[in-house]
Amino acid sequence: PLTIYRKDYTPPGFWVETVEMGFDLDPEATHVATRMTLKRNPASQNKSLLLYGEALRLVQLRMNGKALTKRAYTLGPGTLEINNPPDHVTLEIETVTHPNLNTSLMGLYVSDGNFFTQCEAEGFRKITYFPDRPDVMAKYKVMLRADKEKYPVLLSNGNLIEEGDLGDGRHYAVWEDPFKKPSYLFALVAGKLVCQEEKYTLHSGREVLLQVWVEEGNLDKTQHAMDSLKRSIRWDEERFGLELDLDRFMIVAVGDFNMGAMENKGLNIFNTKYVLANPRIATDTDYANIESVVGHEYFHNWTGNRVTCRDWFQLSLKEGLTVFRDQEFSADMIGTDSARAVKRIEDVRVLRQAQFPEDAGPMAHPVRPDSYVEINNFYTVTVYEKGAEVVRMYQTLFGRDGFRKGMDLYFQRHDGCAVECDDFRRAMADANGRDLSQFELWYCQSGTPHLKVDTHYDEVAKTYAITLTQSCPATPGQAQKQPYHIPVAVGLLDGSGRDLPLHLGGVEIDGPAPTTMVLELTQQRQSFEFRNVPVHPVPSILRGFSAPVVLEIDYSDAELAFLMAHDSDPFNRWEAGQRLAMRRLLALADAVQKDHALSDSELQETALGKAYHKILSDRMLDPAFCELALTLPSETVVAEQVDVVDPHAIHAVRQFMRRSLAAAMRVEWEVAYQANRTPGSYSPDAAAAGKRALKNLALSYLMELDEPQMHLLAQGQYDQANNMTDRIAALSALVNSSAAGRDEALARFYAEFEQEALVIDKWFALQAMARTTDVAKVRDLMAHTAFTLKNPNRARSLIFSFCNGNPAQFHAVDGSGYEFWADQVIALNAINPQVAARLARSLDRWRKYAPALQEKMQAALKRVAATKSLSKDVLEVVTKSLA
Ligand code: HT7
Ligand code: ZN
Repeated sequence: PLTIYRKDYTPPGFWVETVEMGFDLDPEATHVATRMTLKRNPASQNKSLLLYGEALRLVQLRMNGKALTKRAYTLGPGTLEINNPPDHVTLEIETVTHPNLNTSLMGLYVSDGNFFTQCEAEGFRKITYFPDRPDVMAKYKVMLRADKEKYPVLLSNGNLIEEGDLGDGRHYAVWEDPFKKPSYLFALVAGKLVCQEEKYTLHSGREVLLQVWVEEGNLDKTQHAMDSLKRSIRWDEERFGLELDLDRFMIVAVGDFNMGAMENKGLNIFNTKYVLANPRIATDTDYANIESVVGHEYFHNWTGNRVTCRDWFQLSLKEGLTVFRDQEFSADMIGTDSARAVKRIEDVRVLRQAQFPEDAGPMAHPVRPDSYVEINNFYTVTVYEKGAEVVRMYQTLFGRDGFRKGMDLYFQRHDGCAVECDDFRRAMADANGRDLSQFELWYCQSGTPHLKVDTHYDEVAKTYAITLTQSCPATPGQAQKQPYHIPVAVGLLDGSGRDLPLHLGGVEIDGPAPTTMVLELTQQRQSFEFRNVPVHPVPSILRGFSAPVVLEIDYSDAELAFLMAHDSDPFNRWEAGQRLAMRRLLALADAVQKDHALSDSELQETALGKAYHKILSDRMLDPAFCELALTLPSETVVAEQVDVVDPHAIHAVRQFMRRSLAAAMRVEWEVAYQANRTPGSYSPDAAAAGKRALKNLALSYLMELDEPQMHLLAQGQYDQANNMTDRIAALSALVNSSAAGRDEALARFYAEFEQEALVIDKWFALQAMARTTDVAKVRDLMAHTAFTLKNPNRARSLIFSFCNGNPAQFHAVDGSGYEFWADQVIALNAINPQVAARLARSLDRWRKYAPALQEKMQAALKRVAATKSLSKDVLEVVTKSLA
């Protein structure tokens, strides 16, 4: 398949000014009549007019009022090229699509009898022939016509300007979007839907209409999304001075959706998972995710829609920035410093769990990729999460005020335009009077930089030197790396754990000396000298995770325990605990591989045992922080630390450590369990959610003891739970134990929630990740009446959860997990290439495994690669994996 390169970008031959569309909606065959006016782009060398189209039947093509003869245009695979058109063109195109056959969920499709669209990145070309590229922005007016009874609600972008009856059982609605937009932001929805709506007054006094549309029966699950939307609107006004520019803002929930949500102008379309919530069906995590995804899509209205991407290589321009904005929004909504830190830890956990492995694997790519085969494969954790870290570093360097100045300048310069990542960097640099040319490396180099720290204390001179050395491993296509510009936030602790005031050589500071300073590493190796350091300090480096790097520093166990107990930076307190735990996990894994017996008799005496004990017994600590601090690094994160992965050894030692910690701190876990109950009615607020998280962690540790008394505890929690967080935690604990009632609990859960698709997803996911679930069990579950591969949420809940969330079983030594994986990638490829390609990523890291497993993984990859009619989505992933 064709590789597209960033360096080959050329401006479009024609600009589109206006687009008028008429849809005759019919699931079997929808007719789309499009009239657009275009004008030649004098800056372009492209003489012809190039339109893209896929899976369309072309019925009519007229230019400037006349039907075009077959000689006047060339219909290629995926393109329609009009030869030598005049400078001003009015094109009229009639196409037919088949929404009910569209299982790719891109373009126009049907979900539960209703019509939806998904146009990002290149779905609009499945609706009509069009210059479907993000730098072509136009104004749209859309008429929807459909059967009135089957599709009473007709929605599109912008404002409803007319609606009425067509007299034949059909009706129509006309929508006009006052803003120019790229085609990927087009949307329509038609069907039987109901909405919760509210009028909302902006800071400016203007009143807007907010709507959350769902299927009938789900109106009791929309309040949290509506509240999240209102909070998002307020936050963007207050933090960035950005106002909603429309009179009406709609969110629509759909059960069949490839991703989380989509920021179509004024008509956001959401996966039901990120809209529907009430205490009965949604967990604390669901509530938090809904708030952040609602925020994310809303924030795109400025960062993505008003200022969009010139081409898809610039995807992180909108995605990295908008993830950063949604992270800040969620942190601000929680409020307290400690809760902000919890949010930061959670975000970094995602980065390490998913992005670091991506950056170290065969699909590694820069935040701004240089090439792609299928753009849908580049909606990645690198573009999103690492992109957000890159944006965060501007704020770390310039402070909130400096960052805001950069944002203001960005909008001042580029509102209404399609721009590049470089334009954002330039706005930040110019607004803050800084040269950020070296910073471009964060956008164009792939791989996770390593940052080595060496220190020296001069007792006589009372100076403390920190020497930072950076390196970045080779990644596909990039053997050599240049040094990055890395902001490194540091603090120094004295012997009693207090922050020392910092005096950095050569830096004059007005007012009291700070206790955290940002060192700017720009060379491969650089030393920073602190003066007036009265005692040999313990350094706290990379506070708040100030850059997306791997920190290499030689702490002793005692220093880590000290930092875990005292660091004023909560992120580094957590980090110290993770390092301690990792150290022990790796030592145990080494012992397992050498066939040594594992012993936990001295755990209480180790730095780790003491530190965990201290955290759990500290009643002043935020429960949400405790929960994070007492959760061991995941098996995936441990796997990234070793040269040759033995998933069975990693699983065994992590389990062993959990059992040891359960036994060693049994009383403390019991106390924590009781102390963090949240009686009374459910609230998803951060404080209550934090308590539930710690209580449920305590339960999961206690269940490691596998005693009847603990089984009763879990059973009791299951029976009495008034919310899904507690119920699913109890069910998960039971399913992972030998409790007699576990199958019955699963059956009861299913019976109670059979009608709630999102809860049945949880039911499948929980079983997919259960310790005893092997391939055979997953195949059994696939035969369940509630299972279908066609629904992405359902496929993810069972298949992805097993392949990505149950490493010990997935990596069965007989290779059955890999055969299962290949079967499902091939099956999904025929239904939904995007979802198939995501699953194809599960074997990315195959070269890191022991040879016997590697061989079997390679065979499975080859089997997929050799499959006939493979989509370019899957082909790109497996080809790069095998390269
Ligand atoms: N911008 C949205 C991306 C998206 C998407 C991309 C490809 C295929 C389906 C999709 N659904 C949504 C989501 C976001 O980042 O907000
Ligand atoms: Zn986004």
